[in-house]
Amino acid sequence: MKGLVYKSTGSWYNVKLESGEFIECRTRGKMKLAKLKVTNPIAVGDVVELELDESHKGTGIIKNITPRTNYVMRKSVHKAKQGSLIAANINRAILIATLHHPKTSLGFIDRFLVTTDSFRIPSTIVFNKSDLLTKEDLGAINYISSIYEAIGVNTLLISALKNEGLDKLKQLINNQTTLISGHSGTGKSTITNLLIPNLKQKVGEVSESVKKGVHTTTFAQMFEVDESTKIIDTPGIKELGLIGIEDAELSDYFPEMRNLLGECKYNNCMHTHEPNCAVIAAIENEKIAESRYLSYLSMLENEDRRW
Ligand SMILES: Nc1nc2c(ncn2[C@@H]2O[C@H](COP(=O)(O)OP(=O)(O)OP(=O)(O)O)[C@@H](O)[C@H]2O)c(=O)[nH]1
Ligand SMILES: [Mg+2]
Ligand SMILES: [Zn+2]
Repeated sequence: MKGLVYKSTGSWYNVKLESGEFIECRTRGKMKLAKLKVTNPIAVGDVVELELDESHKGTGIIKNITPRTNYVMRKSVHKAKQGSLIAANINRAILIATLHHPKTSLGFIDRFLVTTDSFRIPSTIVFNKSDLLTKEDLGAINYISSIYEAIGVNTLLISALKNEGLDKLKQLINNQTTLISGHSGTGKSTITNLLIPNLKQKVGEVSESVKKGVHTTTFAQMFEVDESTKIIDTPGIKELGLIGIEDAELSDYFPEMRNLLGECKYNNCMHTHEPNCAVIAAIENEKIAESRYLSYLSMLENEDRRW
């Protein structure tokens, strides 16, 4: 039997069978797994092969994971040189960002985009909590948006609280499987609740003292807007560490640098100090945003990124 993983708690997986029925599954023994060094072998969005567990009626045993078209992975918080899968087989990744309460940094946005761009997953930045923004804040959001629009990442400004701007978001996710990610407290579950009829997931607060979310959602879960439209709500991410990306491939995951491929003097150019570097020239000509380049340099410096 085949099924699609809707929820993973680490030990149990909620799987939807081709019949439409949901079944709780476990893994047992060794599976033929992809050679990915991850703390969680199965992600929400995985298509799995399973058998019924005769000894525990109504449950199943996952035997195999079918090859993924893509996945989103971060560095494990607990284990060195290991990744944690966030979701698999998605059509779009949405980063819910907020200017404050909590603050999403450009570095965080850029690491997220490198992660999704490594599989060329179309990505969108949704700035939520527009109701909290001052005029100056709106100017800042416009400026940040222009940086990302220029590299083909679309941006939206919404207020989940006021239910403003949700129409465009609904259009964007229609007939897709969409991952929703971001820091804790940015409003991922509030937005998911608005998109799914009758869904009443728990939403948390944003602490007044530290202006951070309280990690209300603890497991990733997929929900259906309709038969062909699915969204995956995920737990908030504190730090998004890259993993499994070699130095030489990093600039390939920056679309604006990838565009200049072959234009540097040296074909192994790392775009840091080399003469006649097309990337450095593009920064000087303001064709590449400085903040993006600074993010690139900081990722390059962080050696934890390698396996
Ligand atoms: N002012 C304002 N508050 C919002 C908005 N959207 C969500 N919130 C509030 O932000 C807080 C956090 O919302 P959640 O939906 O729980 O955030 P989350 O991203 O799911 O957080 P985790 O599950 O911890 O990752 C709640 O108090 C929401 O009511 C918005 O558009 N404006
Ligand atoms: Mg949540
Ligand atoms: Zn270069």
